[in-house]
Amino acid sequence: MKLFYSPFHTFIHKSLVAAHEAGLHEQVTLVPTYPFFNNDGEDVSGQYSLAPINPLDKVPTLALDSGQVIFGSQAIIEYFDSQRTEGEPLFPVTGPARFETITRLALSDMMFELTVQMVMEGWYPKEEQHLKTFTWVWPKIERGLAELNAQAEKGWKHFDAGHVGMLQMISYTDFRNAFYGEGDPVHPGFDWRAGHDALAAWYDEASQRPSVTWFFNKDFEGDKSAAFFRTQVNEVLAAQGRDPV
Ligand SMILES: N[C@@H](CCC(=O)N[C@@H](CS)C(=O)NCC(=O)O)C(=O)O
Repeated sequence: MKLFYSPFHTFIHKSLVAAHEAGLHEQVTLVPTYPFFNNDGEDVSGQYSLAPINPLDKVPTLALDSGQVIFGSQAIIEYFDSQRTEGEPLFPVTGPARFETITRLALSDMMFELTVQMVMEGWYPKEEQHLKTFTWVWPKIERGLAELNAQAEKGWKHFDAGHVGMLQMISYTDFRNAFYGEGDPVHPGFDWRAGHDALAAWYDEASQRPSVTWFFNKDFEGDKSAAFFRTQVNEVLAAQGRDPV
């Protein structure tokens, strides 16, 4: 199977964590995919289009050897969890614990996507940015962090899919702060750790899991070229009985 993803090393990818937690990471061919900028900051928009296999043209996208394509990171991590060869399930099977997990995953994912929205708003020249984007997003992020900190104070019994989402969201918050934080019109230099000691302690411990350390803060060593990407997309199309692009 092939996982199309953007290999920024300062980012904890949910799909990679879930693949490793399920014991499947060695069966996954990683295909670097850059929707906007590559690792050198060059604009490579359009050179890595997933549109032929994913109408949303978004990473992450998982393609099975059968040609079936699974996208939406929530669907991808649920797929990995369903195929697990080791460890505890990331999705509790039923009951309140299942819905607590899925809800925490939804909270973290939306906080992540709202942070992406602020990053993209920040790409416009200052005078073209909408202040409202930031003033609308920030209270949600602040309440979300407070909620997750309160949950962390009580503690959790198991590591689950909600935690995978939290790792991604928090690492992206750090990433954004490092690159764009000072330009934020509402919270320049925002420090998510301040006032969230329990959450910070949880993050520091959880980010030591082998499912995180196998890729986090390491440069991707394989082929990152657009040619390799296109070959991989064409293999998916061939498995689907479709013409190459
Ligand atoms: N809900 C999606 C969101 C994924 C997402 O936002 N991906 C961004 C990466 S920053 C992307 O591929 N953007 C490219 C685009 O929208 O054209 C998921 O969780 O998989």
